[in-house]
Amino acid sequence: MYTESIQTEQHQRDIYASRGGVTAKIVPRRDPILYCDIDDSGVIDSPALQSYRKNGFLVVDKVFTQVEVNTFLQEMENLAGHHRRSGSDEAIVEAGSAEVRSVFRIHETSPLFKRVASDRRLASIAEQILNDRVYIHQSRVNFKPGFRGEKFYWHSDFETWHVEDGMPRMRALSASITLTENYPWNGPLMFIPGSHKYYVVCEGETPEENYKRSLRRQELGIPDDAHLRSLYSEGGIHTVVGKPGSVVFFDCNVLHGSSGNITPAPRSNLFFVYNALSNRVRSPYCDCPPRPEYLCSRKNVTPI
Ligand code: 6CS
Ligand code: FE
Repeated sequence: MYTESIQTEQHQRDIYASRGGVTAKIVPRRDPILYCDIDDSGVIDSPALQSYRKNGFLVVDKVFTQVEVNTFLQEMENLAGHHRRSGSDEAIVEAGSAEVRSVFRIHETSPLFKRVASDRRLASIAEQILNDRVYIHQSRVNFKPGFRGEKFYWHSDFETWHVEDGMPRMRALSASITLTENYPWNGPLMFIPGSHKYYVVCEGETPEENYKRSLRRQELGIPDDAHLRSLYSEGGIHTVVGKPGSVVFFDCNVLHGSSGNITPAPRSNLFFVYNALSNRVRSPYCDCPPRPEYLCSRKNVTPI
C-alpha cells in the first residue's frame, strides 16, 4: 500500500512535482538552460548559444544532405512496414486511422539510425550545451502522414519525462531532423519561445500505462488554457518551417506542439533525445511502474 509516510526521499524533495494532488501553476525553472560557457570554443558559436538560451530552441540548416535524407526516408518506410506487419509496441498508430503516427527506439532497431544518433553533427552539440557525456533517452520518427496526421497538443517533454520516467533535472535536449518539407500548413513544429524558463505544473492523476493513450493523444501533463495563454502572450509562437536536412535542437522543457495535417504533404521528422549522463533517470515521480525501455532508456544507458 503506497502511503504518504513511505514516500521516498526522492519524491519528498521533488522540486518539479506535477500531477497527483498538486494545483496547476507556473513556477520558475530551477536549472540552467546552458551548462556550458558562452564562448566560441564549441561547435555552436556565442550568438547561437545566446539564441538557444533565450528561446529554448535553435534551428541549424543543411546539417544533412538530401542524399542522406533520402536514405533516412527509405529507412523510415522500412521501419513502418516492419512494425506494421509485426504489430510491435514501438509503433504507435494514429487515434483516428490506421496510419502509423510514431515508431520509437529507432536508435536500437535500425543500424542506420543508430549511427545517426551518435553522429558528431548532433552529439557534439548536445555534449556542448549539456556539458556532459550524453546518452539517448528516447528516439522516434514522427510520421505526421498526409491527410490524416493528427496533432501533438502543447506540452513540455520534461514534464512527462520527469513524472513518468523519473528524469531528475532539466539537462536534456531533443534534436529533430526534418525529413520532408515543413510548410506553414502541414503541421510543422511550433514553439512558445521563452517558455522553457518556467515549469508548468499540471493537475491530474497519472493512470497506469498512461503512455498507451498519451502517445496517440496527450490529455494529461499538458498546460491549462490560462497558463498557456500567459506564456503565449509573453513569447508568442514560432513555427519551424525548415528544409529537409535541417535540425531543430530544443530544450527538454520548452513548450511545443504541432497541428494536424490534412494536406497531401507528410511532415516527417526524426527525433533523438540526448540526456546528460549525470541526469540519468531514477524511479518515476508518479506512482506508476516505469515506462517500457522503448520509451525511456533505463537498462541500456550507453554514453555516446
Ligand atoms: O511521452 C513521451 O515521451 C513523448 N510525448 C511527446 C508528446 N513528446 C515527447 C515524447 O515523444
Ligand atoms: Fe514532445
